[in-house]
Parts: sequence; C-alpha cells; structure tokens
Amino acid sequence: MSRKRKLEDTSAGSAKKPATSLASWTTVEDFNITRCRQLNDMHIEPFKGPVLYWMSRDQRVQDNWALIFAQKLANKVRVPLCVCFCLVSSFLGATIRHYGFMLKGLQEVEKELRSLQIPFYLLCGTAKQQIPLFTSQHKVSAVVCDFAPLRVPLQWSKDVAGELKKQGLPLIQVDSHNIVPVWEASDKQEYAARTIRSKLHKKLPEYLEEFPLVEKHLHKQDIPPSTDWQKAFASLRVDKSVGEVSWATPGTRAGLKKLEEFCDKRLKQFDAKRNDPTSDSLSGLSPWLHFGQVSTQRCIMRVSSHKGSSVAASVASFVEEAFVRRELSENFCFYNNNYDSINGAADWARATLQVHCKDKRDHVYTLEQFENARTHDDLWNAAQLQMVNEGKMHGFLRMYWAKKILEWSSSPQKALEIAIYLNDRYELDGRDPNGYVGCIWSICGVHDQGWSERPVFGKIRYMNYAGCCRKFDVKKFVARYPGSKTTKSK
Ligand code: FAD
Ligand code: FO1
Repeated sequence: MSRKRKLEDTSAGSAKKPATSLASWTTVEDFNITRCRQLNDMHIEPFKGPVLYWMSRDQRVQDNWALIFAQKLANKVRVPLCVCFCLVSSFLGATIRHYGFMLKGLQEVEKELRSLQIPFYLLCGTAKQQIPLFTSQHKVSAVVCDFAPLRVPLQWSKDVAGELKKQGLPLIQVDSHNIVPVWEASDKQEYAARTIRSKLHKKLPEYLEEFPLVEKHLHKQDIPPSTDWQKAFASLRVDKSVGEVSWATPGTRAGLKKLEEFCDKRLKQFDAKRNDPTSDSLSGLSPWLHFGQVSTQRCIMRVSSHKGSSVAASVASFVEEAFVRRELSENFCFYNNNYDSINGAADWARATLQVHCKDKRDHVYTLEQFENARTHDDLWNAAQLQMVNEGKMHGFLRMYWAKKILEWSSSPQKALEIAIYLNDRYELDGRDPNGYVGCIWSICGVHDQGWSERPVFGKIRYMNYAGCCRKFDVKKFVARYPGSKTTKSK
C-alpha cells in the first residue's frame, strides 16, 4: 500500500520536525511511504547510477524496510543497488564485546547480499567523510539510510544530507527499527506508556504487515572482492579488556534461532516468570535487536502467531515490552535531546531529587567500587557480575541495580553518569534508547509517577532488597556469582 504525502518543506531531518514531506518521485509500489522521510530536497534521476543503502542501525538483509525501499526505488528507475556500512573506530565507549558481535553479524550480511547480487562495501571512517567519496566514485543516484533517534546517528544523517545536497543527491531515511515509525507514532514526547500505548496500537494494523522479500537484484553491477575483515578489526580503537560473550552467537541466523527457541521453550512462562532472575524465561533477544540483526517486527509477528489461552498472557506481555515500552524509549530519545542527563527528567523529578541531594547516604561508592562489584549488597554485586561476565543483566535486576546506584552515589547526576557508563560498557545491548530510558526511568522517574517521599529518592520509585526477596529466591541468584559475597550474605 503506498500512501502519498503532501509536499511540504523538506528540512534536513531535524529530530524536532518529525515528518518532513516526501517528493512524489519517492513513491514506489506496495510500500507505505510514511515509513520514510526526506533529509534533503534533492531528487533522483532515472537510469543514472545505483541506489545506495547506507546501512547503520538495521544490520540485516531481510525484514529491513530501508533495504526493501532502496531495492524498490532502484527497480523503479532501473538501476543497480548497493549497500555500504561506515565503520567508525570507536563509538560511545563500545568495546570489543560490541564490535566483535557487530562485525561478525556484518560478515553474514555481506555473504547474504552477495547471494542476491547486491554488493556490500565496508567503509572505514565516518559517514560524512566516506559516503560522499563513495557516491561520486560509484556515480550513485540516490541514498537511502535507516534511523536511530540518538544524538550521534542523527548528526551522522544530517551531515550526510548536507554533503549529498552539494552533489545534488537525495537522502531518504527509513525507520526500519520500529513497527510504527517514530514520527508517525506521535508528534511529541509522550508522558508515559499509558499515553502512547493507544496511539501505537491504533497504528499497529497499518504497519504490522508482512515484509516483501529482498530479491536477487536484476540490474547487475560488479561485485567487489569480499571485505578484508581482519583489516576492519585492526582499524578499531576499542577497549579489548571487556571480552566477547560466548552464549550469544552473532548474526541474523543465530538471532532468528534464538527467537524460535524462545517461542518453543520460554514463551509459555514469559508473563509469569519474566521478573524472576533465577528462571530462564526472557527472550534473550536484545543483543540481536540492538544491532538490528533481527527485526523487532519479526519477533512481534512470530510471537503473536502463538494462539491459545496458555500463551495469551505471555504474548500480550511480550508485545507490551517489545512494542510499547521499546517504542516509548524511541519516542523519548527522539523528542528529548537530554535523554542521558538529569535535564531530561520531568520538573517534579528534578525538584524532588534536588531537595534530597544532600540527604545522608548510608553508603557512598566510587565508580571503581561499583564496577568491581564491591558494595555491601550481595544481590547488587551479583547483578553487576552477571552484566560484566555475561554481557546481559536480567531485566528485573536492571531496575534494582540502577536504583541502588542512585541510593549509593554522591548525587543523582553522578548516579546517572555511572549507570549509563557501566550499562554501555558491559551490556551487549548497550548504547540503545532502551538503555538511556532504562537508566533515566530508574534514577529520575521518567515515564513513572511520583511515590511516597523518602530520603535520597524523594518521590522517585524505591526498590529494596526485601522487596526482591519477596519476588524471587535472592540467595539462589547470589550463589551463582561467588564473587558477590559480602558480610551481609548469609
Ligand atoms: P525481554 O524481556 O525478553 O524483552 C524482549 C524485548 O523487549 C527486549 O529485547 C527489548 O527490546 C524490549 N524490552 C523489554 N523490556 C523493556 C524495557 N523495560 N524498556 C524498553 N524495551 C524493553 N534494554 C536494551 O535493549 N539495552 C540496554 O542497554 C538496556 N539497559 C537498561 C537499563 C536499565 C537500568 C533498565 C531498567 C532497563 C534496560 N533495558 C535495556 C531494558 C530491558 O531491561 C532490556 O531490553 C531487556 O532486559 C533485554 O533482555 P531480553 O531481550 O531478554 O528482554
Ligand atoms: N553504527 C555505524 O554506522 N557504524 C559503526 O561503526 C557503529 C559501531 C557501533 C558499535 C557499538 C554499538 O552498540 C553500535 C554501533 N553503531 C554503529 C550504531 C548503531 O548502528 C546504532 O545506530 C546505535 O547503536 C543506535 O541504536
């Protein structure tokens, strides 16, 4: 289904002006054009050079609306299609744990594209440098990119829009990560899950449509020799002391296998057990979702295909988390530039944290003590060790973990800084809107309400050890991480 948009001013993709217009040339058959926005006001010339998909966030071939759109556009103007990825040598503190997972996933992307006669180019350097060089060298006629609501990727696409405008080339951005494109879900920062939920569900039927296949590309073009991946790894300037994880095999194939395994083995107990860190009941999908190796839409469609009373609550719960909560995080980061600072919190939260910022703390820990799991709390230490050793802390514990950092830091600002730093350094799914919102929800009450006032937290929701003991077998969890023991451990 293609929905045309009225022509308006097409500013270069500023986050605040969500939906820019789309010139009529962008309309392709069988594609909901509201998934796209135009980042400069150039247009494509038919029968010129290839269409380029500049892959960044959504690192997969199939189930990728940006690549689907790029191929439809290339077929419409009868030109070749190619894909590139701009590898930056460091990115927001990512370590070899993250780059290893990402690059191994991209190797699979290159192979799959080659089988479809679609050349893949790994370009080392920033998009602002590399894309204009590539487009002039390969006489590209239009560029399609995917979308992330974070400061750095938004700046990347803005810079490229400007560079391509100098070459008279259009840049079209497609939200391939969300089911409902962020600029379609809402035109403002939403207050809470309850205010965005109905907006998302109302649009779900329009966007939860089966993906057309990305097919062998008939307008052929030379396929370059395969990438020198050793050289790519060597170009990295990353901390190699945070090792890669063994439990998660990178790449789309492994990610889809994980999805099937979740549906077969864990979906049934997901709703009942997802808040119990001693049970293996989560999907485990976040690393593949973060790197876009698997489409969240595919997960929602797969999980929702399970009918019957025994899984109904779990299907609903998974949709709530993977659709509503996740797309609420995207909304927050897109419309609130302070998504990773106290300034991003609501006035009531900043006020209450300010009132209590001088309250006496029973414990105050440094980053080094937190990082090395050297607090007085064995459960907190165990959660920290799970994250450091396995690259994935259980979702329930992430709330407790962050809230204790608020309680045991010298100030809320310091707490948020420490939580984000540790989260992005060790979580395989770090540097993600879910992470920034997870931390700011826990420490500054974003998307939450105020609770009864107490020292240090003020009206920010409180969580404590006793509360965890009422929810699950804390001792059993702590026992898995011997290094977490403290004098408190019984
Ligand atoms: P499941 O429970 O199986 O959920 C499936 C998917 O739904 C997740 O992969 C995720 O995409 C989405 N989801 C689940 N819970 C949430 C949530 N609370 N908010 C938004 N989306 C959600 N998630 C990240 O992807 N990266 C992070 O860096 C991250 N940091 C967090 C930090 C804190 C302090 C908190 C409280 C939460 C954080 N989360 C983060 C959200 C959530 O904890 C993880 O997405 C989830 O635990 C990932 O494991 P899973 O895929 O097995 O989750
Ligand atoms: N995106 C890129 O286009 N190039 C990179 O080199 C790159 C590295 C990278 C490392 C860790 C990580 O977690 C993400 C990384 N991304 C990179 C960004 C990713 O594509 C997403 O845009 C962001 O993670 C936002 O979700």
